[in-house]
Amino acid sequence: MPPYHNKKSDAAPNSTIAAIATPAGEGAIALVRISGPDALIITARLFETSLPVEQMRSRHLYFGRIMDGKIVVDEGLCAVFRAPGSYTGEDLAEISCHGGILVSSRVLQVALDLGARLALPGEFTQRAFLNEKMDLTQAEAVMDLIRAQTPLALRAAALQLEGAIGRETEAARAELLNILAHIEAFIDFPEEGIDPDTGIVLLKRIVEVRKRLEVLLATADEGRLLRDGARIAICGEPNAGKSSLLNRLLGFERAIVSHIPGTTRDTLEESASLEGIPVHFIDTAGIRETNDPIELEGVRRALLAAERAAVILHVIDASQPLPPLPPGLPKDKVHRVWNKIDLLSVPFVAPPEDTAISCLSGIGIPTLVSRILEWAGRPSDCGQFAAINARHQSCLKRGCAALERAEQELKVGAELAALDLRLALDALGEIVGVIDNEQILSSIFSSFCIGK
Ligand SMILES: Nc1nc2c(ncn2[C@@H]2O[C@H](COP(=O)(O)OP(=O)(O)OP(=O)(O)O)[C@@H](O)[C@H]2O)c(=O)[nH]1
Ligand SMILES: [Mg+2]
Repeated sequence: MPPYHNKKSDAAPNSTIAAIATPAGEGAIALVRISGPDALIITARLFETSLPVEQMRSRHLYFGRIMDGKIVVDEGLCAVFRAPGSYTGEDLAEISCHGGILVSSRVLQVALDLGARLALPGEFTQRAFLNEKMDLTQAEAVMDLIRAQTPLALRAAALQLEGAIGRETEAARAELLNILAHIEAFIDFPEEGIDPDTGIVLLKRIVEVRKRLEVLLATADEGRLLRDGARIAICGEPNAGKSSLLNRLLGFERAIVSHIPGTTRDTLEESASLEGIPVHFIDTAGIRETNDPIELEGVRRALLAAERAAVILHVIDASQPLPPLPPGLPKDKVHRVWNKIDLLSVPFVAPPEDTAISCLSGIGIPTLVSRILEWAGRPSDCGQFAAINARHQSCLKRGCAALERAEQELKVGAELAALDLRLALDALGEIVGVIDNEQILSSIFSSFCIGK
């Protein structure tokens, strides 16, 4: 992106911001977004059309000329969205121009010259959140949606954007608030104490909320898998068929394959979608004793890749005597894969926990794929619900721990239980963003792309 000259340097939350919302590079169309109190005034000076901008209907497209003073920059389309009926909840204009890098940057520069300031990453969505157009989980889902690498990840993000996690959290919060109100009533009249029957009912209700939160918590692993994918290292002796397996799993010839042992010298990484789950395969150099410094470095990298992987496939040439487990491979993550079974004259019977394949014929590959997903932790109903992220997970854990304490405390008295219920409420509030915490907000939105 060219270095824009920013007239407005104040980062005031209510200033007018502008950015190119489409990716950098050449394309048919680029979109420049302007949002804030002066968005329509700036647009009126920037965009010349048959109808003055102030008379344009919201959410309608108008054709016109994009002007830099008296100079025509481009022809394009403009839509205005008046507050609060816009993505950000503020006055907002979207100007589509031609998708050349220079054209879109020039349009943006004119908007900046007219008084807008360059938007920070995620600032449009941050404003949408601050103006209560969406809760924090939905704002996060916008970025998940943009970054989704597979259809399943996309589906989970779409469910989150639609509000699934926020609704569940809000329902739990509403119930906890109601329970808290009951308990606080007892604090106000301490001489009466909580009568045993009411105590049991309240306890049951707290336990139920905690169980609901635990159901949400259980989606954390799926969330991690869908967002980040699983790292699968392919390791073993030279010539076992590791690179052939990588190519088979990817469906194209990514790695060099040859009959010469030691073909792969460096680690080689490639991502794929296995039944909708993002996976990152790492092909590695064959592990063997060597004095060759380059090969030694290859082996070191192979072991490092194995250490960082969630799953290690130990590829073994089934036509050769069984080699020992290469030293340095973390045993607990290793799964044996017997390759080249097409070379055997008698049918190969692998131990049940091992997998037998032939990269040449493709035999055993579908079984291996479903096992890889199982080892990577794919739950059976993957993609059926919005999965929580690491931030939600830590808030939920805090919430559950506070509720567990409240359950114990309720048996003794109301005050401590009320205190922990409030802590649980705060933790849940953080998930949807009802609790103001600038640090959390800036760390979330700074990971966004500019223009979103
Ligand atoms: N018959 C048969 N040959 C195979 C099979 N898989 C791989 N090969 C052959 O085995 C040789 C080694 O394959 P690679 O995939 O390069 O083995 P590698 O483990 O990556 O080897 P290095 O990179 O040297 O460590 C090549 O000649 C492949 O064509 C198989 O399933 N059956
Ligand atoms: Mg290789």
